[in-house]
Amino acid sequence: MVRVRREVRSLGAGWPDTLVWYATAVRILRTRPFTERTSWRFLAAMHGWHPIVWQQFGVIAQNEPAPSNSVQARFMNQCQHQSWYFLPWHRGYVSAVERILLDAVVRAGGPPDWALPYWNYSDTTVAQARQLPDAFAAATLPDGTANPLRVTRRFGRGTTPIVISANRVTLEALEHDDFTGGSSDIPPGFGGPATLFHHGPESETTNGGLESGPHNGVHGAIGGSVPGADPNEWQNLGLMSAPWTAALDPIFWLHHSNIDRLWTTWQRTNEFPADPNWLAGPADREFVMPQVGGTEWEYTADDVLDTTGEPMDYVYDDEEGQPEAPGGPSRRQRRLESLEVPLEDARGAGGDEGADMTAGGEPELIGASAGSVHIVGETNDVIRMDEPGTEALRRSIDRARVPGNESLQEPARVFLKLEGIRGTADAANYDVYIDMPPGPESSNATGRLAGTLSLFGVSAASDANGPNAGSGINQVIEISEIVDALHISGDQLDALQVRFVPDNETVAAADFTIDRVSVFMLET
Ligand SMILES: [Cu+2]
Repeated sequence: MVRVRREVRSLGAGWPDTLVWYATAVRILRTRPFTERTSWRFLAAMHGWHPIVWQQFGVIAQNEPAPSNSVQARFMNQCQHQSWYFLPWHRGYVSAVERILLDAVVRAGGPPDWALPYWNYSDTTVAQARQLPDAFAAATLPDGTANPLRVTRRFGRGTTPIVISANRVTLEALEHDDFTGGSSDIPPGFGGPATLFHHGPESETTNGGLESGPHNGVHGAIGGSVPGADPNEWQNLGLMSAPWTAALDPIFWLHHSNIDRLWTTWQRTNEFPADPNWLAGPADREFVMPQVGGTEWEYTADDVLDTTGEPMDYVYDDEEGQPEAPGGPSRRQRRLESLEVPLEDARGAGGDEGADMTAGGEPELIGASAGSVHIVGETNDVIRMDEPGTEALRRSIDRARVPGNESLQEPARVFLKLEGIRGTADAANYDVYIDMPPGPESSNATGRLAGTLSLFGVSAASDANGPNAGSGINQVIEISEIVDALHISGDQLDALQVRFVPDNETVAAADFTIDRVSVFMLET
């Protein structure tokens, strides 16, 4: 029997049966001891855990028995981030936990076709799609007992109800053609860079496309940090704000169900990576989950490509009748259409076809910040652009603007790369703008919004004693359309101003550094 994961709001307002059963199962799993593999806390620890943080937050008692070292080494701290395993690992993880929840639902008298719902916060056709569903904030269940779906360490943007900023839930990630990141992670790819088992950013450290957004930003937008308190102190973070506590919040599972659904959406119109290292990987440590009855489930990326059939056995309610990814014309189509305007000055354009082409597929560094950038509150950084590089970029854009350009060659793509992001304010979300005119309410602001910088996971990635020796996280944001618009408006592109704008007053006190802010060009 294939079970159907449905959108949480489509189940009805208040307490639809599916959420009552979810709450019932969460309560049952919470009563199990930490050492039991089907307990809420053991399952959350497979994503990540930190004994000091968990004790401080009251998740475990100081002398409470923990699983043995060998069990910890096999099962715990598995979550894959900044990696092409981000999506397959989380798919297996969410599915394994869903089946353990299902077992609790059925034992409590619930339906055998129960499935985790998903939360589609990106749906612009539904009112309040970005608001945390009511059942997760309610004090009690319909029977008057305490609501296990509500957690106190969920601070969002400091207001109630929690509403995610629209900038965090854009679906531009679905426009990535490639699953795997390119050279220097330009482009970052839909799924992320090729890595081995990658719990901490041991080597490559760049967020993949879907991980950048909506995934990372939604974590901080829900978890947040205590309003008015120091967002750089881990004691103030919400559960969803950091990987070592995120899976303790019941909303985590609806968020990741949605991220998984977006992968199935992408799969419909794009190809899987055929790379055997991805399909059969990782080679250095297994992905393994406990199952009902005490067995273990080991899986590879290849094992989770098809979600129907044993053991996962689920589909999404939107899987039929939606062959196209949502969002209208592709980025490439939009660019070519926006560029089809007569050149006022056609000097040189068209006459030197291919003259400045770089070798196919290799990104070229064409600008960088003078040094590391310290960010606290709204911060500007100026990127000096390299003259030969920007000349090649201007010509590339002009070539595509020649009227009647039959080949419709896309101009070079341009990427902003934020390297070595380090700090401790995991909940912080920033909007990143390019050459935004003065004033936050500027009418041009929307067109100059490059994307989101989210610090989800930054504490662990900045830990000098951690597996990554504190190298931080990288974020790559495509800025092709902004650069097109700047060039068309007469900007010489000799400098770009990057503006970082905090999501709210609490995260405005986040204090972090970026080793280098740079611009890369990629001829297509
Ligand atoms: Cu996550």
